[in-house]
Amino acid sequence: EIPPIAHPTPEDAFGVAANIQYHAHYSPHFSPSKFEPEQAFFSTAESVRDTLIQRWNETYAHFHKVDPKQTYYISMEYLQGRALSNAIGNLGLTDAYAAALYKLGHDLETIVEQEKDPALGNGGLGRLASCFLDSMATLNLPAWGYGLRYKYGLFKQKITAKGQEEYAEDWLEKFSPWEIVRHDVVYPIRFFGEVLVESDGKRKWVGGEQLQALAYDIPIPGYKTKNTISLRIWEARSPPQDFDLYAFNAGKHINAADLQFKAQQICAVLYPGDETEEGKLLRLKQQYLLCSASLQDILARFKERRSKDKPFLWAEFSKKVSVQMNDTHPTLAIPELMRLLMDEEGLGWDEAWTITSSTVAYTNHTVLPEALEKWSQAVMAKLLPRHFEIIAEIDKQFHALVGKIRPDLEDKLSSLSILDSSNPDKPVVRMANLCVISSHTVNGVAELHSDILKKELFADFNSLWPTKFQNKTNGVTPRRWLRFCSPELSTIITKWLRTDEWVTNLDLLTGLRQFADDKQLQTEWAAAKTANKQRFAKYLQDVTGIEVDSNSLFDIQIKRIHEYKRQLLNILSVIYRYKKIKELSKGEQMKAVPRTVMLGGKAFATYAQAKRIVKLVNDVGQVVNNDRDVSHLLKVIFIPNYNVTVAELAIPASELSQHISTAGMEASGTSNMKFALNGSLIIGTLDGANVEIREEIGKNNFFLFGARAEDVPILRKQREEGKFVPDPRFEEVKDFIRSGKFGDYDYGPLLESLEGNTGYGRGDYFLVGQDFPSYLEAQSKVDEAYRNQAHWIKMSILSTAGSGKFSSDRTILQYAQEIWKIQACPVP
Ligand code: 26Q
Repeated sequence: EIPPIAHPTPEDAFGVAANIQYHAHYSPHFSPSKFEPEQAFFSTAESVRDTLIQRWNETYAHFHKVDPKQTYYISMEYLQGRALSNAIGNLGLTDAYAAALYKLGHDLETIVEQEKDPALGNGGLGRLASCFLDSMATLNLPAWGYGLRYKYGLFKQKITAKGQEEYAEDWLEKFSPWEIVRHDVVYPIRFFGEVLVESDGKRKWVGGEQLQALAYDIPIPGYKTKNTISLRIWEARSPPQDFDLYAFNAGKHINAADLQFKAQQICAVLYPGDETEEGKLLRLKQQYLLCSASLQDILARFKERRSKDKPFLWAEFSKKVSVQMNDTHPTLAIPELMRLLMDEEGLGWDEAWTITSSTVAYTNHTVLPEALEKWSQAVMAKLLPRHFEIIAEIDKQFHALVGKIRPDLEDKLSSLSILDSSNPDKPVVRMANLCVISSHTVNGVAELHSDILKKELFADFNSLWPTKFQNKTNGVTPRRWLRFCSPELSTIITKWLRTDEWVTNLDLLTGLRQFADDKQLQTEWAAAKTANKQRFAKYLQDVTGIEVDSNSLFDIQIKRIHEYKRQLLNILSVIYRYKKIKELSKGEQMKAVPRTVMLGGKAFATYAQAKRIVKLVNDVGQVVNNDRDVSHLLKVIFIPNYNVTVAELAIPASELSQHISTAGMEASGTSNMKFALNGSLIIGTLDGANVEIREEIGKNNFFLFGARAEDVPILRKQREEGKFVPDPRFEEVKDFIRSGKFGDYDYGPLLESLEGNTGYGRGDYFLVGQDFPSYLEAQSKVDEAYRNQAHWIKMSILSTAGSGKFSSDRTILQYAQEIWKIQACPVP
């Protein structure tokens, strides 16, 4: 062992500048004669990385010494966003870095913008995982994140005359200064092959293809703490050449480069699916690679810690290890842990099952039945023969258990079982049922969602194991989503609360309530919002060429494009607004509230209906923005390539945000929390976390509309029976689109989806027509409220003041206490 040499964290601008210069000279990635923004970014990031590595080594050395119970968060997705400003913010070195870069002839803002936004996730679920890592580090929890190192993240979206086009996003094009390759952390991974039964009855998985998983670590600094944890992402590679290559290829000569290429294909791309994506073999390979590598790593660490002076006891495993599965995507962690314990460590079934089922926990993020993950039994049995055996045995034992303790549930077994062979053409494995049966805890992500899990989706499981089901309402990190993305508002909050403790104790924001009527605070608040609006307006002008009036109401809906999220409802009401403005007299126009409606989000490339929505928004924008009678009162902008970086600009600038999903369909939503935290009022349905946000910030500060979740099935049925009478305004808007006003693109299929149960559509499954009138009424109330600016600002302050509950620190503390049973382990 080489003793570490102290690498003092540079504390002032001189130290920082020297450190940046050091990297520019001695770890150059470009010609050393240049020090342009891009070079400056890499040198700056490397300088920050020095400090992070130092802290990170100290953190894990400390964890090793204390040997506390640890949590492993396993997720197929992380949406980290840019790291530089977050890291220096957490280190408390923002001013020092700004001054140092200034000395070196640059400004921090430009340097920060050089960084690519790594999009190793699709949307809410991936961003949640990243907020959780931030909170785990900040709360000093002994924890790791595990994920995959996709070469290509979520596609880049470009908008052309045809609508959305997708382009590859190569976040590693140059290299990432944040990842550290760990050549000492490599595990074997097997696919295909067969299961041999040895003379003693032991089963062994042999043959097939062998690969390796190689670890890369990304440091995750906590805010104002030394603790720095790790996001460990795996890359697939072919084993080195001395391996038994030629034997397992049965004489077929495949050259090493081909094998390497094949292995690298596994982690080449993130699956851009959202909610519903057909099971593909490559996706299953990705899932298994993540689970197998992570569990081998977890077991190795458990054994390493135990073997010091105390011998390890498998019975203690679940007192030292907790595994959280982010949705069903890492379900294979269950049979993989069983396999490792039985086949590699020699434990018996019962012992392995006790350990596994007291170690893993499952978070559900969707109730849409079509979105529940299912894998073909044939595909699973071929790729992972040993795991398929184990899954079948878990299912068998579950059936036996029900027969023994709940015979009344036996007729429900066909829906509760893991293996579903009801369709003889396509027997499947139900991943959610495997998770529920094997986990000690199952949680939903908002109160309403968890209730639906207990009462509907998993009702019978809940009657079998009532204590298994919990709620953990989502949260967002206040560092990235307020402190760093809106320094203007943060300064005001700190000034009025006389402390910046709110950054780690977000409930303190309630202290703003007493000042909500204060004219001075209102003036400062409005000024900060205006500055944020101007900053975003400038960005929009740069990327779309459209000029935006910073005095208009900024109305934003940003999220993945999905029918259940109802961007269509939004744009239909915009069309109605456009039509009505055109009908106004000049005098009446004077009284109208100018609005800029902004929508952004990516549509899954093969989701035709979602892509039509993107096209419609853009077409409406073309007409409205170029109509001189209207464009001073209404602009419609499609924000291209929505990602974390864009969100950090848009959310602080927002005054109204839309969270308008069909009730019961959005598990939680997390951008709703970010908007509320930034003082943006919400127009929304009683869905997901909206319900709790409205409770916290007060009914009067929330523009509510739409059907309730419990009424949705009844309304759908009435519709099917032809009992729905559409509002004339709804018909008027559809006719207006049909008239060709927005171009000659074929909007037929989109409009038909809003019609009854005949024809192309699906009988307006998402209840756009049903909710249209109440939505328009809520929008009128928004206009009315905006006319009284003092009152609007007061509501905005109350929105921020009531957002304390939605810190991911609160969420993670609940996971730590109620699911993981882990405690803080701060580095001294
Ligand atoms: C599944 C199989 C194959 C390929 C892809 C997928 C896949 C990928 C991503 C399925 C689902 C997702 C993402 C789901 C997601 O983001 N869900 C959201 O999770 C948020 C965090 O809990 C919630 O706030 C949102 O309500 C929920 O929609």
